[in-house]
Amino acid sequence: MMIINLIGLVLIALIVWWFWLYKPAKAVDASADNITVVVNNGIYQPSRIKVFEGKKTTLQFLRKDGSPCAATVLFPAFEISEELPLNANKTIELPSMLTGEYLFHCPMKMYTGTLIVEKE
Ligand SMILES: [Cu+2]
Repeated sequence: MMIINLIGLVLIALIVWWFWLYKPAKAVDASADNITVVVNNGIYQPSRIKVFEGKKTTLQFLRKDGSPCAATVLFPAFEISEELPLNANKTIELPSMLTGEYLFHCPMKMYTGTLIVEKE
């Protein structure tokens, strides 16, 4: 009985942590330096990228995951769909954007990332 109660408490703690305490990783500022997004192990690294409104942005992608789905990255808001070669840098030019958050992801959305566009 004690053990079941303990498991219940741990579950509640996990739920509280996940929904209220967990904060996504800090956004990386793309304007500060030329960043490379590494595609590997199911995540884009970094997955939150900050850019300034009204500026064209260039991102480098480096895919290390051999699965075919990881080979395509989509920026649906800008109708961009690009193939990422394995183990080679791919440059993707983004148009100037309005303030907001825009998702980018692989075709099945296993890999997901966010562009955070802010005023300068
Ligand atoms: Cu995928």
